[in-house]
Amino acid sequence: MKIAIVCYPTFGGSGVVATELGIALANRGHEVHFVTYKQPVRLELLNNNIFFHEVHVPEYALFHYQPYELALSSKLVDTVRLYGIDLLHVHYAIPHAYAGYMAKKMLQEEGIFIPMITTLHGTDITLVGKHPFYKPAVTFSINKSDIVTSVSQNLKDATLELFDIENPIEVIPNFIDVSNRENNFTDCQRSMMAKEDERIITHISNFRKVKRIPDVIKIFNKIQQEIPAKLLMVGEGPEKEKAELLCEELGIADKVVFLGNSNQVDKILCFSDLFLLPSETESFGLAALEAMINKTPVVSSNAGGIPEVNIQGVTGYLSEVGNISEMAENSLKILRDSEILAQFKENAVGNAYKFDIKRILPLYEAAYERALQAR
Ligand code: GMT
Repeated sequence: MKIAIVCYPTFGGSGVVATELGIALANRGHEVHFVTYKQPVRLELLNNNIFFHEVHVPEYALFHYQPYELALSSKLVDTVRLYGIDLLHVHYAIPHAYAGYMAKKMLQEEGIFIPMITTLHGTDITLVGKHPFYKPAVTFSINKSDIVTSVSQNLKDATLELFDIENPIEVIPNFIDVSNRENNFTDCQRSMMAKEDERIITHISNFRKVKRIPDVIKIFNKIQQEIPAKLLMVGEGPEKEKAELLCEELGIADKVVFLGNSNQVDKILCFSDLFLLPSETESFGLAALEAMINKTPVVSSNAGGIPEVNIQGVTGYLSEVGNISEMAENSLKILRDSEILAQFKENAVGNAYKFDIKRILPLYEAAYERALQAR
């Protein structure tokens, strides 16, 4: 198949899911065309089956907001015409499903019928999409998609609750490539980051409000009062400066390392003992899954789809959003005893195997087949 993937080219989240999916599809022999405003962060272009088409939005002084949707739908039309694309797969409804639908309608005018699959990722529904300013357009573009998928059962339920959806929504969970994982551990440079007796706790995100960054710091503060520990903060975003100040205020700045954005999360997670994810809401929590495949248990909130990934008392622990004391106690339950920690690490990696890309990829391929047949 020739598939055009529309996504955000960012670190983490939906951009990573779309990129890893595209790479896996290309390795299966499909021709994959990424259409977005920048080369996706994890995209390896040295593959005969992978193409990247950059969407340019020329600045024009009249526009207070530059019309990205217009440029994207035009680029999609050109890409479909030029490369004979069979279907569009758009990740994150806003504004991708809207632009995809416009492209589809333009192509229909010239007798080209192209199905569109929309994958809902989370904030496109729970935070941004439900806002009254966007809701009618988001509802419309979901209903106009030929196939709609969501990355967790919880996100599907939230979508049906918040919008008037006429289409069935298929749950296709996020995934991870479990192959060649042991190599990562042979080259694991723990001593670079912490002393022998220190536990390493990690948080990775885009440092937005929804991630509850102050909770991460406060949980860590309680942990380090009990046992020697280091906190690695990976990512960039609007809450980062406040987090740095909070560390100063609490007198723990020397124990917290802000690493910025990283393309090497596996290298960081391989020496991590615990991953913290106290988010306000989280449709899936891909970062938690990435932690688990790297043998890192997770202490998280029980928000959104996280319980579909992190299993209470097995791969880690879950608490009500904002229950910092319980999250700290649970962290200590895992970290204090090396044997218990080893057990949680094994459980975490075992659970991550359920999300092996080899199991998930056929679900997307089947959805594509259905969309093509219904054309
Ligand atoms: O919040 C993020 O980390 C980014 C955001 C995105 O859209 O890129 O992530 C959402 O999609 C991810 C991939 O499907 C999910 O794993 C995240 O849970 C989800 N974020 C939220 O729901 C807040």
